[in-house]
Amino acid sequence: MEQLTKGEIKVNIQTNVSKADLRQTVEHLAMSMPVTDMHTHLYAPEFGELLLWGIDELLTYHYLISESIRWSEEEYSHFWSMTKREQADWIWQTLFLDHSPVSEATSGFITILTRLGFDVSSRNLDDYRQELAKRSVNEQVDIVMQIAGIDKIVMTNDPFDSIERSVWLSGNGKKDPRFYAALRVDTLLNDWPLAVNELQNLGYDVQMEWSKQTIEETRRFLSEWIIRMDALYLAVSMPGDFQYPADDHRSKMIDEVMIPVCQGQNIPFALMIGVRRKVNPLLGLAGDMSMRSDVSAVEALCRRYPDQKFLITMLARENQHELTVLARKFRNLMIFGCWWFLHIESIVEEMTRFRVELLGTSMIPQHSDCRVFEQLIYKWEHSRKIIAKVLADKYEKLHYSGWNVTEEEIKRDLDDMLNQNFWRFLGKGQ
Ligand code: FIX
Ligand code: ZN
Repeated sequence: MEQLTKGEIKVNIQTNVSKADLRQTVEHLAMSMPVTDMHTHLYAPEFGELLLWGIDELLTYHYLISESIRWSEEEYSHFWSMTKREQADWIWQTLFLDHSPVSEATSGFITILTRLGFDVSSRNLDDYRQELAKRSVNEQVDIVMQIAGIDKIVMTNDPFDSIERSVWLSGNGKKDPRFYAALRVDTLLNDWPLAVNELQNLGYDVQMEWSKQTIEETRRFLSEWIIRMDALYLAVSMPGDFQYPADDHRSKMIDEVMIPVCQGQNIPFALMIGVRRKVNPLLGLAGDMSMRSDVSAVEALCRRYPDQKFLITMLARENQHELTVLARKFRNLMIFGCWWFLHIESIVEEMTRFRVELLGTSMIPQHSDCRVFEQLIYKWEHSRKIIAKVLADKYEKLHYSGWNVTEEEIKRDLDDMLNQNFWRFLGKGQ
């Protein structure tokens, strides 16, 4: 790196990015740098039918189901009585042909088709289907990860799911080094009677009553599965009325099982807070809603357990600013992603902007929450553009003050946001 010495001040002349190139450089790097997607519902190919991909899965994504059924006057049961292909055809007709695909999820499908090289002007769904039918799942996984620029994917893994469990027990769960596990603990926290049943079936000696034996056995279950999966963190989705501390099952489970296990295994605990499940049960997965939450529950956790790391995202827009301020107070709190209904361009921009203004680059701006493999393409392309725009605005402002960022510094900042903040928080900095 060439340097000029002007008195005492060393000026790096080689990699300073001129104002004219700044925006372009930031955009180019943001669009192309490899990403760690730290929360998805995707699976490695070894998980067989659990890995969803292709046109029909994309069109029957639950985001598109709720958007399309708004246009229908049929009974909800009519939609569910159709085959997947019929549902996909109907959603295509309703959201793409009868109306314009301007929503985030519909425009995302168009982004996917375009990046896969399809002629979207033909509007011929069967052509797209036929093209994809020529590919194997392994080929498609490679192609999509390459187009989306994703090199590490964290799955959502539930040992109570019998299909998934058998993959882990057969030793195939850890074969693909691009995929990492996160152990989901929703049932333990949110449906204890069901969890007791599942744990007993798996041979753990637990009872409904909260006893020393039950605590020890639940800890044993979690520790064994963390090790089996090599899980990077424990994760749960919580309803908006989650309170902590409280005189309830969740607080006992957190204090006496989750935290001791996380500390024993040296992994973070991820809480995704603010879901109201099944506000319209007739919509299935598409029937969940968002709900304002109490940020002070996170505050209490971070204060009580300063040595425990918490990965936190919240679903209500109203909670975002307060949560970001809280992250300034606790270094054991890492905020992540624009979750679910917040994963729309206007809100991603708003959240990314004030997160950068309050925290600099010390947060994880996005995760994809993909359920269908090709969604990686649109979810990341749309978000990368926004991250680039927000950062470029900030660098430009610095430039006017005479502080010129170098290309290496831009790369470092983006790498922190897209990769390193996550891995370092885990104590696995790369
Ligand atoms: O709880 C979660 O991890 C949520 O992300 C999902 O349950 C939700 O259905 C989803 O797909 C959101 O994007
Ligand atoms: Zn999720």
